[in-house]
Amino acid sequence: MTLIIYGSPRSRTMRTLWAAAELGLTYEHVPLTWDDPVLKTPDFLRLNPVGSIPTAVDDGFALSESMAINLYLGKKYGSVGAPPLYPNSPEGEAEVWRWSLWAQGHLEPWVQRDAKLAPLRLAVGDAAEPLVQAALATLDRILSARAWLVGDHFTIGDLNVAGVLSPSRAEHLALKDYPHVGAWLARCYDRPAARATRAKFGGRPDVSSRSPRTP
Ligand SMILES: N[C@@H](CCC(=O)N[C@@H](CS)C(=O)NCC(=O)O)C(=O)O
Repeated sequence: MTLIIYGSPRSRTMRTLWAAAELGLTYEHVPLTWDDPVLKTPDFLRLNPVGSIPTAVDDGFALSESMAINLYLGKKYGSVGAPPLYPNSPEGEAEVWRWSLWAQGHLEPWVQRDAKLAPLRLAVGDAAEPLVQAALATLDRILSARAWLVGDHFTIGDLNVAGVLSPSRAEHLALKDYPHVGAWLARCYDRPAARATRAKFGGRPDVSSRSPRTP
């Protein structure tokens, strides 16, 4: 198995690096930043038509979109083991999709801190605030009754939603008003794979690959 993960750890790529660590995968890491011109070259666009990070190539299969990459890696490499990171039943699998899609559709747009989207954030201003609060309140209500989002253990669904609520984003949110979300996030980020990934990449300056290898 040969896995290449493209993307700076200071981006949505962190959630894929975390997933790879949870799954015990070895990979080559190419830390392209979001504004690296390589992302828009024909060679890279053949891997990812959008020209964004993260992008992954697994045994020659190229995939983009952080949630899709994590679900793919989880299903391919994480449906065995006890407990499995990726649920075995269609129902468990669907719940993992549900939470991942919800987080990307209904939470990420309002909590993102992308430099590229700063004008959008400014334009939206306070109008996004009720949407953030509604999403956090939903999550808090769910997590008041259960430790994890799907089943009775940590799954790729928790990872995907916790990835959207990364520490650098969460510090801008009033999580004290949502204690169950706060406690669940602490459980997620306290996992050995999360700690190891953040220790490996977290404190590093953002290494932009200005003369990167081509994909
Ligand atoms: N929905 C995508 C968003 C990817 C995305 O926007 N990534 C940013 C960096 S975190 C990026 O590459 N921006 C550059 C661009 O879109 O041109 C995902 O979850 O992977």
